[in-house]
Amino acid sequence: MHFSFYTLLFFSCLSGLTLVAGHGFVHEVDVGGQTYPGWNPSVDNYSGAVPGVVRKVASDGPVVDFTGANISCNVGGSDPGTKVAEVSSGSPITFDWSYWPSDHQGPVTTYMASCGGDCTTFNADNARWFKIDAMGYQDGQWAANKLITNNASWTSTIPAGLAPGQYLARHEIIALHSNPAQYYPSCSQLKVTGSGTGQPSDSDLVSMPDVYSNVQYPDIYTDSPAQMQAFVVPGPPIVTFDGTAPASNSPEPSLSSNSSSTATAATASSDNGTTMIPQTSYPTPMPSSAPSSSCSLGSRKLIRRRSLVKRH
Ligand SMILES: *[C@@H]1O[C@H](CO)[C@@H](O)[C@H](O)[C@H]1NC(C)=O
Ligand SMILES: *[C@@H]1O[C@H](CO)[C@@H](O)[C@H](O)[C@H]1NC(C)=O
Ligand SMILES: *[C@@H]1O[C@H](CO)[C@@H](O)[C@H](O)[C@H]1NC(C)=O
Ligand SMILES: *[C@@H]1O[C@H](CO)[C@@H](O)[C@H](O)[C@H]1NC(C)=O
Ligand SMILES: *[C@@H]1O[C@H](CO)[C@@H](O)[C@H](O)[C@H]1NC(C)=O
Ligand SMILES: [Cu+2]
Repeated sequence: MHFSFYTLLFFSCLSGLTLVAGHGFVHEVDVGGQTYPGWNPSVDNYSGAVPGVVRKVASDGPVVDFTGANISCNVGGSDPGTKVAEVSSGSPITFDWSYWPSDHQGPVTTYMASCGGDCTTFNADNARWFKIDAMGYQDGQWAANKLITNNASWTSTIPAGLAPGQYLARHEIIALHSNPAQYYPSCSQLKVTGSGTGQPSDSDLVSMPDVYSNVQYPDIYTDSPAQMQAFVVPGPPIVTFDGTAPASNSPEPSLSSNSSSTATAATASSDNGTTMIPQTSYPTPMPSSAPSSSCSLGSRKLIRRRSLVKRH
């Protein structure tokens, strides 16, 4: 099995000009003043390790069957780890990625879900998620690029005022260099402390395969910055429990009041989980702009269709 996995990866990389080190996984989570190791699939799979705070991932690649339960917490991550990380509401949580390739551009999103008690016995398949952080294309770059320039790490904030209890934090990069998009989720088990009483409302909560059905992603190779900026990260708005604005990183529900039609379109489409975006597909990356096609798993010749952003 081990060899066939690498053999497969090797051959999928051969079509590119260069091989890259891989895609990436969350190799450390910093939260509540502690650092917890991530699940390193190429080591921990074979060492007899058991997952602690950070749940398993099958590989450093994307979740291939993203229309099923594996999209929740990656392949192997439905099953619990043995530990929870204690953290007070309103505190940061940093996800350190082992590596992130520069051609894997796209949104970064962090969700949480109540474990309904004990995360160390909680199966993630039926989790209902609320969004705590999201960034698409903003300030001239995709969120993944911001992550790369921040030492391949991303910091989200446990919402201030969130009621104490055990929660999963689900952090994810969505890479748009191939079609379909590639999903790289990672789940960590948290015990949130504090005196908050905030609970997500029904409209804040989504089920994980559902939220990604029928999303039209922008074409990162040919769309204009305005078109990419108009893209609203899928899912509900970011929760707030204490009346303050959502923490950094999020343009939603309203983009910085740039009175262009793209901002208007984005705002208009963010009322619910459905995202109205130009319908595009992805050409095979040009060699000059694509250091690797190791990961162009879904790249294929597609006829590009363009429809206009829906205008209200
Ligand atoms: C790790 O194990 C899982 C299932 O146990 C398997 O699907 C996956 O391919 C393995 N990953 C690696 C990198 O060998
Ligand atoms: C999750 O992924 C694994 C490995 O690809 C696959 O064997 C399994 O059937 C998937 N589970 C679901 C619920 O799709
Ligand atoms: C960058 O990340 C590595 C690995 O997570 C870490 O060891 C290093 O201290 C980080 N550097 C900075 C400047 O944060
Ligand atoms: C509107 O967008 C343009 C181009 O991205 C930018 O230069 C300008 O500063 C923005 N204005 C506001 C008010 O955000
Ligand atoms: C979401 O909003 C869009 C655009 O207004 C609408 O077409 C769609 O039916 C809505 N979906 C849901 C689930 O409310
Ligand atoms: Cu990749």
